[in-house]
Amino acid sequence: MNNKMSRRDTLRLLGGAGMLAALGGVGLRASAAGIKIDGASALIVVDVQNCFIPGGTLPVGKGDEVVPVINALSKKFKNVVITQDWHTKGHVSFASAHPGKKPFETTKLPYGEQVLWPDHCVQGTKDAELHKDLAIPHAQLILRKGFHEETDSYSAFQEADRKANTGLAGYLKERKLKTVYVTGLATDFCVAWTALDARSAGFEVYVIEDACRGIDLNGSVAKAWDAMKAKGIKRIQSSDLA
Ligand code: VGL
Ligand code: ZN
Repeated sequence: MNNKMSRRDTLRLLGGAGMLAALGGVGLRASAAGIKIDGASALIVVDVQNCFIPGGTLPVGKGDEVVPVINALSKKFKNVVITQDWHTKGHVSFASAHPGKKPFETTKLPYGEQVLWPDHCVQGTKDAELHKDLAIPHAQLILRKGFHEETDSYSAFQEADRKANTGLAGYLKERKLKTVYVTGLATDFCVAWTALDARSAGFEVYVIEDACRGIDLNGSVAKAWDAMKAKGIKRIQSSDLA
């Protein structure tokens, strides 16, 4: 009888603790406010290039505002990967390569629907250079993508044909990196696709919202956040990092 009572008491206690956690959400908030970056984490800085900054060929509104945020964030990370959108002249993602098409219209390509963009981030041009104020001297890898003339690549992991890989998953895995924090431009295209593919490749993924800005074509920013949430990608602010 005594035994039975004490077991029931234990159960009641456990139930109470679970209830408290569920009600207060205190534990959740406390952990979100102090996320510690460990040695198995990498910061991914997506496409902070002149082309995506006001004054560039495919400007993202307030794109320049991410630069100081990312510079400050980078100091918390031992491991940093920077990406560059790096297109050939006449790239298939350019509206100018499709007679009769205008930027921001779409077309059907062998691998699916493709948004057509103004000519941007052409290899070797000033427009394709990283923003001059991006200051991350300890970044270890600069990865270029979108260099196949007939295939776009929003994602830093896999090209738009969903076949060709960039090698980034292998690089991160060989370096025993397990968690990635994605930042940069643009939230609804290269950031979201990079985050989603990172998740598919088995990484734990955070997207740092105030270190990103979006293009937003027909609600694409909200759609991107929904898609990322559905895959278990965590949406955080830079102030959530310890
Ligand atoms: C991007 C559109 C075309 C991006 C790149 O970096 O988000 N968007 N190319
Ligand atoms: Zn591009």
